[in-house]
Parts: sequence; structure tokens; C-alpha cells
Amino acid sequence: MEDSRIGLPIGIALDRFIKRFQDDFPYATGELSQLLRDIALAGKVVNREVNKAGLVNISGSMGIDNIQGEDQQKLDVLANIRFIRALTKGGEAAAIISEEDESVIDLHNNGKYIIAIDPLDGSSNIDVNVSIGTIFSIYRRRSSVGSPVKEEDVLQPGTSQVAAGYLLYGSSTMLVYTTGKGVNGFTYDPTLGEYFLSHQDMRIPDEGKIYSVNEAASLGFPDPVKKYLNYCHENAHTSRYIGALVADFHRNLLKGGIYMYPSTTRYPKGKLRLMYECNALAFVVEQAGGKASSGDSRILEIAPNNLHQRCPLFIGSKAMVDKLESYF
Ligand code: AFP
Repeated sequence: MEDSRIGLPIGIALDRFIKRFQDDFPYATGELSQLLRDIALAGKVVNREVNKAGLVNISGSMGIDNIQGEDQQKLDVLANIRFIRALTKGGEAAAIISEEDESVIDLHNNGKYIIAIDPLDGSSNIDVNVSIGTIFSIYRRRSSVGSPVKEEDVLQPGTSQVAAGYLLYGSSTMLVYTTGKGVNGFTYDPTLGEYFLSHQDMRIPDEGKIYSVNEAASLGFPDPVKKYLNYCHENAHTSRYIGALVADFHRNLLKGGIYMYPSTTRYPKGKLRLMYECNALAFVVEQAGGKASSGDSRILEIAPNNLHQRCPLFIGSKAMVDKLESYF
């Protein structure tokens, strides 16, 4: 982390923070800053909807499946609309890919950036008032500005991300993001309608004791993962699993731990999506000093071949992911 950033007052508003470090971005013209602001704004709107979900008729299922074959919740759809609207208006995004949409949304403008988004992750938790989140990645488009968006623009490896992060709608709402120069977390103050820096230069502990996995599926885990679980059982680890990736990831980022979604009998390629979930959190965790792996490869180096591609994910404290990998 740069010296200039040390000593920023906790409580600096997000907007001021973004402005202050805009010149750190490669090709800084203010457009990436604006995208981050748009995401933060849409996050406020979704936060408002999430908070009143029990009072209005927006919780529960739509009664249809999304492209992943998963039950779409009303708030999934609403969040998708809110983020797409916010990202479309500014003109900085050339295209959006969303976990909720089958194909690329080409915005046919002069935008330079491609956004990958999971508008509402962990949505099966909505109806029971448990934390959920939004995950996003930002890439620069590769083909020339103004032309139709091509496959090479949207199917970029995680190493090409210029920014990534998440919003966590939990006991408080947070925006955590990186532009490749460390990770900073902002807590939303609903009375002022503003995010303030609360977690400066976040670092994940190198070691931890928490493992987060859906252990009920463990009979179908690959042998290396079963062995690692035995290691956790024999070494006084503790299990914590919310079932919302953002929430499990965030806790482990702060406390030290590993989140695992391996291949299972039900999801032979893993459940999580490379483009909407794994890459963004892998970028964040690496910037915080942690590690993200599919078991045998660095998540950020996986070459995507499909928008909705799934992959196994092992992410968190570096020493824990190293240990897990040693069984593969
Ligand atoms: P939903 O958005 O369908 O609730 O899925 C959430 C998720 O993608 C991720 O956030 C969780 O960590 C993971 O699935 C939980 O999956 P299991 O229910 O199979 O453990």
C-alpha cells in the first residue's frame, strides 16, 4: 500500500476517496471512478429494497429459473434491473454480463469498460433475513471503442480486471473493493446516505481456524478436499457457513479462514461462476494478501470459455489455501 494512503482519516467519504486516488488508475480519465460511483449508488438502492423486503411483496420466488437453472427470487430480478440501469446511464460501460442474463448486454455506446456482475448473491437467504451481497468485476474492453462488443472483450481472465469488489447487505451494509492497490472497505450510513471508509488497507490473516463449506455434500467431494477436511477436524478448526458467498468470504477476510466450494456430485464442475463470483473475490483476496485456487490453478489465470462457466473455489488465508492445495 502506498505511503500516501496511510493515515487517511477513517470516515472519509467514498466519493472523496475515489477522487483522491483517481490518478492511480491506469488510463485515468475519471470513467472508472464514475463506474465505481454508479455501482455504489445502485448498491444503496438495492440495500433499501433488501431492508424493506419483508414489508412489500418483493420477497419470495419468481416461479422461474435463471440461466443457471436456479430458482430466481424477485429480489434477484429487481437487483439485476437496478444495477443494469445504473451502469447503462453513465456511458462508461460498453457491455454488462450478469449472472441473471443469458447473453451479453451490449450497450452500443463509446464505453471502454465491461462489467461482470452477480447482482444478488446468496438470494436463498433473502426470505430469512440473512446476509446477502452483490459481486462485481470491471475489465477494459479489448476491441476498439464504438464497435460491437466481441467475445475477447467479455471472456477475459481475472488477471485483466481493473477493479473488483462486493457489497455486503449484512448487519451493516458495506462496499469493499480493489483497483489493484490494496483493498478498502466502506460502511454505509443510511441516515446520511453515504459510504464512509471504515476498513482501510484490509489484510487477511495469513493463517486462520475457520473453514466454510457445505459439509452435507462432503461424500461427493474429491479426495484431496476430504483429506483437507480431516486435517481441519484434527487440528481444532471451526466451521462457519452462511451459504452466501459474500458473507462467508467477508468474515474470513476479517478473521482468517478458508471458503470452499469444490466439485460435488450435484455440481461436478463446482457451483460458483468464474466470471461473476470467483474472479472478483480472487482479485480482492490476492490484494489483501490471501489466495484463491481451483485446487490446481490460480483462479485469476483460468481462461474463460463461457460466460456462465463454473469452477471449484478455495479462497481465503494463504497458508490455508496452500495446505488445501498440497492435497491435490
Ligand atoms: P443462491 O444465490 O442460489 O442462494 O446461491 C448462493 C451461492 O452461489 C453462494 O453464495 C453460496 O456460498 C453457495 O451458493 C451456497 O450453495 P449451497 O447451498 O450448495 O451450499
